[in-house]
Amino acid sequence: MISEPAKSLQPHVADEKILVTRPFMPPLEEFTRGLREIWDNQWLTNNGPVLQRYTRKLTRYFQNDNLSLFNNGTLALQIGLQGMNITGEVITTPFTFVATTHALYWNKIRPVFVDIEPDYYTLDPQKVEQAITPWTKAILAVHVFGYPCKYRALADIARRYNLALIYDAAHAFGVRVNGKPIGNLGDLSMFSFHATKLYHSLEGGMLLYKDQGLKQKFDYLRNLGFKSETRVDMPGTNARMNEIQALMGEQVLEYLDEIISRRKKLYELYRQELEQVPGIGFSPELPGDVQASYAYVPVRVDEKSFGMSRDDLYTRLKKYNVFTRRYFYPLICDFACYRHLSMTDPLTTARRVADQILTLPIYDKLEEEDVVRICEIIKHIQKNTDCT
Ligand code: T4K
Repeated sequence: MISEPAKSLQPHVADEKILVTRPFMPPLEEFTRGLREIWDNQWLTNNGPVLQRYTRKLTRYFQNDNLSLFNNGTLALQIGLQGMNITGEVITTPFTFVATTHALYWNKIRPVFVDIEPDYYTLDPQKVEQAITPWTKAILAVHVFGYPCKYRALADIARRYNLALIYDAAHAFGVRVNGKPIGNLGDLSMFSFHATKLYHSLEGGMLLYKDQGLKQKFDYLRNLGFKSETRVDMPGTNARMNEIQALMGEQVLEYLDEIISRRKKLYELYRQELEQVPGIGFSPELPGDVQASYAYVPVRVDEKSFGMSRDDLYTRLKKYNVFTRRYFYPLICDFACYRHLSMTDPLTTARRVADQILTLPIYDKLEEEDVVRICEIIKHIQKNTDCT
């Protein structure tokens, strides 16, 4: 994808844009065979046979029957909160994709933002405990970048204060904790199967939960609340996963291990190439009980020691056709629609991280030589901070 250097030491601009991610595509012939089945069925959505088969496969993968599929992660989380009757205040992180907070908004829940911890950018349990009020009903934590939250401390707080513990696990498909898929922590976990995720179903979302009684409720809520042809008891929405989404999800699942091991290689190469670069920081190695999925390559750019701000590096990389992303900047509380919320926590760490974070390209088709070249470009930019 990247042409050879000509004669200068200047690293070459990539021939094609290198984007932060590209979706995994199963072999077209396999997908076409699956489409043939859908054509023959003449069944396209509304709990079709492919969705039912796919649900059974995921149930086996997660070893959990309490699993429901949706057309995207945002609506899955929205319905999860609605189905659990969460009201009042929910303590959550400002360092996430805006969908996490929007799901609260659509349930008329007040988000209470507290700070994150500096290593893995997940909710700081101490800050969570300090923010609890008589109106607090739940904690909504995010396994951001697939880094597991401090789940033991959060579970302890939830138990002591009788709060629901909900995880946005949008980034965490494929992550294992103590050998088990991460979705079984807390009362409920939401996964996103969006095309930009390492595991996807074109678009899609999933809930895993403890309370078996929620299953039927989620089935109704994702289908506009219909209990029968003539009965609607709850104001649900249309959050149904269709058959083509289910087919993609089913086929990509077959390649999950391959996708993760490919990403592991690329992630480790980034780390090897960049770890010694002053001002580029990685999160520490994950604890021994965690098996990572390498969903993202987040690094922190320290302006002082790197010699340039994160934003300048981000802009300069584009000139080399390397398109990184600033996930997650700005913080959610700084978006116009949430700026009015009063906050007691100064969010010191979250603000620093949001100003420094840069996620580097990673996807299965990215070549090792691309990673090496991206790292060379970063080193080159650092040595030439005064050039435009
Ligand atoms: N909670 C968290 C923590 C989340 O991160 C998300 C979603 C959600 C909840 C909600 O789940 P969903 O409702 O989305 O299922 C992307 C995704 O759209 C979004 O799903 C994801 N988080 C977020 C982190 O990233 P953008 O605005 O950055 O997407 P976009 O279109 O700029 O794409 C990113 C890169 O991927 C581009 O460089 C192009 C490339 N791309 C994208 C698509 C869609 C492709 O190569 N092919 C494609 O088909 O939000």
